[in-house]
Parts: sequence; C-alpha cells; structure tokens
Amino acid sequence: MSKFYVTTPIYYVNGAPHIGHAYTTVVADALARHYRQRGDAVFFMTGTDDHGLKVQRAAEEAGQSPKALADRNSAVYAGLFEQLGLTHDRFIRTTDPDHEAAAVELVRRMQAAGDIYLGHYEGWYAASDEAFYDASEIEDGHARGSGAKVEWVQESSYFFRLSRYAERLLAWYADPSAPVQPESRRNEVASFVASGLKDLSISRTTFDWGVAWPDDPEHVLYVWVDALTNYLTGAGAFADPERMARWWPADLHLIGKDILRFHAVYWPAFLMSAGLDLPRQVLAHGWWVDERGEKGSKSKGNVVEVWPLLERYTLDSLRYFLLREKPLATDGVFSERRLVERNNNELADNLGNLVNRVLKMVERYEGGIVPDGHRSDAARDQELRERCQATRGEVEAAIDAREPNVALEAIFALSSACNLYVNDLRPWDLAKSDDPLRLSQVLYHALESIRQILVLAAAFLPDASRRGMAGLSLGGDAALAYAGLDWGGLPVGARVKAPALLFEKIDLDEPDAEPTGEGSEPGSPMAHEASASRGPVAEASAGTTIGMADFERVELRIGAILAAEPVTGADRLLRLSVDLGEASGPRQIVAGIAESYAPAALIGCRVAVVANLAPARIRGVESQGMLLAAQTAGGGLELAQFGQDVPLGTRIR
Ligand code: ME8
Repeated sequence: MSKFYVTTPIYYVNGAPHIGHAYTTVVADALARHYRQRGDAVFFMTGTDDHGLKVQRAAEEAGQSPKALADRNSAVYAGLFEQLGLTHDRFIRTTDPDHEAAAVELVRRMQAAGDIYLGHYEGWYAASDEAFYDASEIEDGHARGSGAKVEWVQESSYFFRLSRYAERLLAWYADPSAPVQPESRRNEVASFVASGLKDLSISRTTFDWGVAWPDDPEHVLYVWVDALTNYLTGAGAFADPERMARWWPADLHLIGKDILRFHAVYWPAFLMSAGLDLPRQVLAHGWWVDERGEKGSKSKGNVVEVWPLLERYTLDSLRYFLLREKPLATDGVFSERRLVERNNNELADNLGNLVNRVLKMVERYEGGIVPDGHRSDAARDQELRERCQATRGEVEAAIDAREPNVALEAIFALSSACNLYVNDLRPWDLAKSDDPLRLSQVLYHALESIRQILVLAAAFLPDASRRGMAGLSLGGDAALAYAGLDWGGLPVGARVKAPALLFEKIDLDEPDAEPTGEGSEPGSPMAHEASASRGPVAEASAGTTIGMADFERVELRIGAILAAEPVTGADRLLRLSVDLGEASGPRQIVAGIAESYAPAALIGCRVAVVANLAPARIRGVESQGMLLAAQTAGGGLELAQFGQDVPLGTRIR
C-alpha cells in the first residue's frame, strides 16, 4: 500500500473565501478520494494562514484583534469546506500550538546549519502578497506580476542564505521525477533561480502578529516561513518521528500559480537547509478568470463567491464544472452558463439518463432484481466489458498525471458508450421477444457498467455516485474500492431501485426578483434595479409621521463594501459583499447603483445598510439587505457614506 500526502495552500484570513480557494481544495479532495479508493493511505490537509501584516492590517481596519479576526474567518473557511463536503483529515491553522512549535524548530535547524544571520532589510514589500520584491520587479509602485501595491520597508531582519542553494535547486528541477509541474512553471522558476538568488529576509520587526523568533522576541517569523512549515506540522515534524517517517515527504503540494516561487524556491531551500526531504511534487494550477481574462481579486471587486453558487447548484454540479471545464495547469473562464450547460448536457442527459433508464428497465422487465447475465460471448458485450476495464486504466493514468478533466472525459465517454449499447440492443424489444437470456445479459451488462462508472466517478461526483450505488443496493466505502472493479462485482439477485433523478436540469433564465423571505417586498427601494429607477422613496410616504417605535424597527447599520461586481445581464445591478462585522461573515447585497458607481470605486466604502430587511432574490441573486442612497439632481444615485472611524456594525439611530 502506498501513501499519498496531499496539501492545499493555507488561506489568508483577511477576507472571505472565494471560488479560487474552493477550487484548489476541491481538486485536492477529488485526488484524495480517488487514491483512497485505490487503497492508498491518504492524508489530506488544508487550513488557514492566520498570521502576517496583511491579516494584522485587516484586523485594525475591522477594529478587532488579529486573533479575533483570524478565529472568525478561519471558522468561515472551515464552515465552507464542511458545506462543500470535503474530506480533509486535518484543518490546520498557523496559530495551532503544534504548528508554532514546528515553525520555531525549523528556524533553529536552519540556524544550526549556519544559514541565518542578522542584517538590515531595505527594499520593497507588498503586504497583499506578503512578498519582498526586487526593484526590477516594480512598476509604478506595484509588483509587475501580481499588481500588488508595494511599500518601502527598512528594518532589522534575520536573513536566510538562499543564495547558497541555487545549484541544488537547479539540480532538483532537473530531477527525472519532475517535481515541479507543469513544465512551463518549472522553467519559470528555473530561470528565476539561474538569474541569481539573493538572501531572503525572514523576520519582521515592524509588527507583531506572527510566531516569535526563537530567543529574539523583537522579531516575528516572516509569514511565509511560518506558513510553509504547516506542511511539516501536519506530518508531525519534530514532535512525532514515527508519524513523520510515515507521511513525509509530502506527495503533492497543490497550489495556484501565484505562489509558485514560495513553494518551488524558498520552501525546498528551507528543507535542504534543515536536512529534510523535499516534497515529491509541487503542482501549480492555473486561475479562474473573468471574461476579460482577469483573476478575481478582492481589490478589483470581481470575485466569484461560493455561497451564492451553492444556493443555485448542487455540490456535484459545481465540482463537475470545476474539475472538467479546464485542465489543471491552464486558466479558465468561470462561467455559470458553461456550468449549467455541462450540468444539463453531460450530467443530466448522459450519466443521469443512463442510470435512470436502465434501472427503470430492470424494475419493469426483471422485477427489480439483477438478472443472471454476466457471462456472454456476444461481441458487443465483450466490447463493453473491455471498455470498462480500459476506462479504469485511463482514469488512473489521468489522475496520476494530475488531469482530472481527462479522467472525467474518459468516464463520460464510457457512459456514452453504455447509452449507445442500450440504444442499439433495445431491451424493450428483447422484453417482447422470447429470449429472456439475452435480455438478462444486456441488462446485466448495462447495470454492471453503471456500477463501474459510479465507482470511477465517486471521487468527482460523490453524492450522485452514492445515490446511484444505493439504487444498486451497494453502499459504503468498500463498495467504492477499485479492487472491486473486476467485471461481475454486481451480485446477481441484488435488488435494484431507480433513485430519484441523479441530476436535475437547471433553467438558466430565472425570473427576476423572486422574494425568498416571508413578507419581503420585491419593490423594496435601492435593493434592486426596478426600484432604483422609480425615484426617491420619500415621495410615496410624504406627509405621514411615524412614532419612534416604528423607526426603531428598522435596523440601520454601518457596513464596509469588500467586493463589488456587475450582475450578468442586469446593467444597473451590482452584487456587493458587505461586512457588517457579523460572525456569520459578510453579506451579499444586490444594489441598483451600477450606473452611478464603478465597482472598484466602492471597495472599502462604509455605507448605511438596512440590516433586518427580509432577503429577496433579484435576477436570481439573493440580496441580504439594502443600501441607503438618494437620487442626485442629475438623476444618478449617491450612497449614504460614513468615515473609516465608524466601527462596522454600528447601529445608526
Ligand atoms: O497565498 N483561481 O493564501 P491566499 C484559482 N496564505 N485559484 C485561486 C484563485 C483563482 N482566481 N485565487 C486564489 C496565500 N486561488 C497564502 C498561502 S501556503 C503555505 C500559504 C487559490 O488566501 C490558489 O490555490 O491568497 C492560490 O494559490 C490560493 O488560493 C491563494 O490563497
């Protein structure tokens, strides 16, 4: 039995998770599930990066302690991953005590190797990347690659002798096992290293939200030294030698291409210095981008949030789109239209239809009992059996090559082949003929192929697979083992029951503004497009007085806009993420202000929010509140705004 230790990046807790974070973690989850099915011992770890300047600043802005902010947002990530049904074995946080101890010990080992000296750092730093940049990488005050804003930093700092490791790093990249993937990324880091490595500043003194430097509490560890060590902590490094021997080195660090340098240059150099084995593979995947090819980012306001997607689509549909739409290595456009098309054409029409029709036929023609027909000499049957076996090989090879899209292609090709088999061999005609044996053979072959497809698909579509298997009276992990994939695993005589539809078709054209809450009013001002054009609300109620108690019923609160993006197909609408300082995380609010505000101009604005308005659905998007605004003389809209010193969530009275 081999082992598979797979990690995702640990995510910064300065803000809410988005589709990119879900993506990496879903891919890692699919790989983990797949190798478990193949009988490997799997350890899958994800978690949050709690420390650093970026988190400290976000906490200051939110008027909270960094620990409180980290606790809150780390829980948001953990909650999301639970909601996504992910099967990680540990959710690590860099504030976990065993992790802090491991990070300190790694630094001690690097010190013992003579690789650390005290110096003075003077140069550029980008807080949003938590990265030091060379002057040659800066353009107009921003880092050229990431676009992050840089600031000049001068401070006393411990340095790591990165320059010592250039040769060994280049030799590692050239290793025949190709530990840095894909090749284009490996070439990118190799040329970075070949162009000359400077020593790396690995401690900071100008803020304190981090792991204290061993024996020098003036310094905290540079957040990347701290964060990267999480992979060792998970393997029990420095604390549990047995566990370490079992799990280290990691088999796969799955990351986005944005953080390649940290994982393929700094990390292996730290490990070499500490005398530890290097990860077997660092794989950088591409990004989800918008139609203009831009990566979603909080600052640009074009982030795709996950929760609204979970309201509209099943987990399996979302997983299928993420895993099937683009190869891991490349960028891809996140398009709900494509997601719906794939759901309808591939999940529902191909696999869903196959399972549904075949199981129904068995109910109808065989009384719901798996017929005895697994041995037959018919050429079509043999072909189907061979096709199943070949597909298993293709899926394994694709996952070993880190190509989940190719694995899914193979599985769905098998599903198509099986549909064709049923179409051509026409069980409905056989049922009318006097050849019950042939009917049994055809239905057995269709059923057993379905079992194989569901086993192969389980890592990618766990819910549909589970429900389909239940329809064959099969359940539990044992039924999903690849070891049971040999032809004939479906017991003759088992009971078959068609499950409720495996995949529902989705209608892309949702009606406008259906309210979701009791008593919510679709006509509520500002919350949506129609009312924004209807003019000032005051006109309707002019002349009426209300008592204080009436006013008190309206809960007006201060919120900060974290993200803003246009709502597809609605010119006037923006979908906003607004932080009211609530433990449940930011709210999604849809506002009809797109003609008056560019999304980017809204980020960070403190606005007045009607916080206790019943949620409404606007153009299919849930709106959990409403912003206050007034119409200007020119017909535009102006938001009621507050200064940055008013704490989030403050009630306006
Ligand atoms: O970098 N498409 O955390 P982070 C696909 N804390 N994936 C995306 C993406 C997109 N548009 N945007 C982000 C950090 N990601 C550090 C990591 S690890 C020791 C420390 C994913 O919260 C992708 O996996 O900025 C990327 O590498 C990661 O989120 C960055 O998450």
